[in-house]
Amino acid sequence: MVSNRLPITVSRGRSGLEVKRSVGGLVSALDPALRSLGGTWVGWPGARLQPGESLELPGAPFRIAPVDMTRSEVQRYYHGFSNGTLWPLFHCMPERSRFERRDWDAYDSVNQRFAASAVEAAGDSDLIWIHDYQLMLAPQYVRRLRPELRVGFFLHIPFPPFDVFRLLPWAREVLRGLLAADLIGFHMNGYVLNFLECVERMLGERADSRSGLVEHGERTVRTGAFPIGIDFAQFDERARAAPRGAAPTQQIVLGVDRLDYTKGIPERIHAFARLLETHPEHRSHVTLLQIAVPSRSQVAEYQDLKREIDELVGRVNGRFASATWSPIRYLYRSVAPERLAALYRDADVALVTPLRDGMNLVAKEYVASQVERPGVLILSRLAGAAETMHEALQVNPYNIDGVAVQLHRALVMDETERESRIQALRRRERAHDLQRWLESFLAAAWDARGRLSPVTGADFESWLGRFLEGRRLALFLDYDGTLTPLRQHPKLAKLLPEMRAALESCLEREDTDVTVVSGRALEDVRKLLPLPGLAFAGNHGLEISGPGLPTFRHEDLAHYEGRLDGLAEALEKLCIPGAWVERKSASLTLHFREVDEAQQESLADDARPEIQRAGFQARDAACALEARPPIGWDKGHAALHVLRTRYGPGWSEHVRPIYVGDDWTDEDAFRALSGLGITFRVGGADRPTLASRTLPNVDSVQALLEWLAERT
Ligand code: ADQ
Repeated sequence: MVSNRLPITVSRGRSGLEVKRSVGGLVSALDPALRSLGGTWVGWPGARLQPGESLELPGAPFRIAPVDMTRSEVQRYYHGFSNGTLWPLFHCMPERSRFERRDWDAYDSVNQRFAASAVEAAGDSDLIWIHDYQLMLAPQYVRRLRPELRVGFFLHIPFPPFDVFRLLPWAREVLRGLLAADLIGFHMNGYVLNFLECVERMLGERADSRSGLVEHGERTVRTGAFPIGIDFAQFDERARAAPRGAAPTQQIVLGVDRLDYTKGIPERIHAFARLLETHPEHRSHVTLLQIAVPSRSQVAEYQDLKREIDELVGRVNGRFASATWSPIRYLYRSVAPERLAALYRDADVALVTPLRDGMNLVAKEYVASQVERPGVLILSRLAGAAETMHEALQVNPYNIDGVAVQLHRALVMDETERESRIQALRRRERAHDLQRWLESFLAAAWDARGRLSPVTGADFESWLGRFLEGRRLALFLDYDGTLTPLRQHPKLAKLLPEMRAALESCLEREDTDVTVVSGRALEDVRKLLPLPGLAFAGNHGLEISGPGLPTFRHEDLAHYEGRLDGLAEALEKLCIPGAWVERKSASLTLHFREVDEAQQESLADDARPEIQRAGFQARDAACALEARPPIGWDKGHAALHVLRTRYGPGWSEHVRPIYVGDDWTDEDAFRALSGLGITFRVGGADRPTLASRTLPNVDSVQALLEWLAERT
């Protein structure tokens, strides 16, 4: 289990390490979970440990693996990016979010450290279960370190709609970080749909909202809704056992929250004041008991909120209090579980009105504690819990009048109705408790090998149908890795008959022109694809020729061709077994796919200075290093050159370009054509891409060509 916080928080006092129980929804849920499962809990203890100090939780059947953080990391990763950027953004309060590069960098490196600790603690067949918004990049780092491990991720807060999520400058990186998991769980289906929409629109990956499956490179990732529950039996028992005081003289309206602006505490106090205004008969008979546990108190916004609530409580009390009655009792502290149980049990109304909440456990804890006179739950519609807790009185927390109306209704509700509502709520929470949540998530995580069915014509129709309607298609295709699978040696990369047939059918169409854009020499690709009507851009676009195109050779090409012999000789001297040099007309490639993996990097490191010395540019490619003339001309320039030469400067009016490629060098074309056409990146999800969409493999490229050939 990996989460930012451990179930205990330590601080360094005068007498050494002081250990306290952590408070909050995540710990409330995970502590009992890990007690029933055993394992290791990886997390940040809240203070730095000295060498030799270790953390143990007496009697707990799990180990603790503390992750260390410097003060500046706590500031940037935790207060900064997690709580200053992601928390407000994911709760749909973007105006409160700060976007700072340095916070993001710290978030990235701390996530890497959590992943390393998790991997160190995990056995070969363990599941690593990562929790919450502070650790959304950790799945990716775990996957890089131990690709074979099963990884689950659960988000405890809402996943925002696309329109809000896209405001995050690192939105794509976050999605890719999460998609390294096998299973990604959310509280509600609405959050799953938001996530899938973001994956589709921002990564161009195929996501199926019915099955919740996402095609992420060659892997299929499962997503789903796993609404969290509470340890119902424990709350029920505690409520029965909790101490009883004198008979109440007041009706109690209870609020219990971490002190957080998402919880809507000021709005709640306003609503309570509105009740006293509009229904004076409740004065002297009702008390709002608001308990707020201090949270993130070093952050300025939380300090401001505390001040705002202090003042508001003072104002309302000043306005309505009498000699014997104060309308609001406000406790700013954490409360022990036994005391909380008594407060829940005895409250007439629970007023749970967050402005936005992933789930909200307080609503569930209140219901489980109703073991005597049934009380009434008032619940914000903007809490995830509202999706299932239909029998609560649901409110819009921003609508102060509306909340006051429901408060009045709750306070005067007769026992039969209260009883009916609470019984229905209790039944559901008892059945959907924490154990059930755990079991359903774990079962899905172990079983996460679902597969999305292969891409079909209907997919291409929805992505490309309107785009191509009535226009000429200029299709650009890379060769290696796109039309043929990558092979150990370029000579082995032969076109399969089905792919050849699909390509020929495209070429037969009157309204379609096809150009193959390759890093190979032009003559080399032409020999591999001797198809009439096909145009070629070889040498990463430095040479272009084909029907309807005047032959193009970049003017600096001859100069670099002359220097190539010397460079080829120098690189051949460096070659170790498995490495070899491929000569093209003005560039060359040092291949090392067959070199022992441990030696690949040092070979590339030795080759780079040689390439630069000869006046060429060194570029990384798939298991290869390319030496290219520093001409500032790439596959992107080549594609635009073909479009302009073939169709004239106003080409975009009647021609639609589609570009398909798998290589790093195709990224230049994806960039050049962004907004002008639709681009596809083929292959694994191992690196980010600028392409508009992704296709998992060469088979799906064939499906694309077949659809393009048949389209009406
Ligand atoms: P939180 O935002 O922390 O959790 P919530 O689900 O309400 O919100 O959990 C709060 C927990 O803290 C409860 O277990 C409650 O009993 C406890 N608590 C609150 N005030 C307390 C006090 N004064 N003294 C003692 N205990 C107190 C996040 C998400 C939620 C999601 C949970 C679990 O924001 O939406 O429900 O994780 O996934």
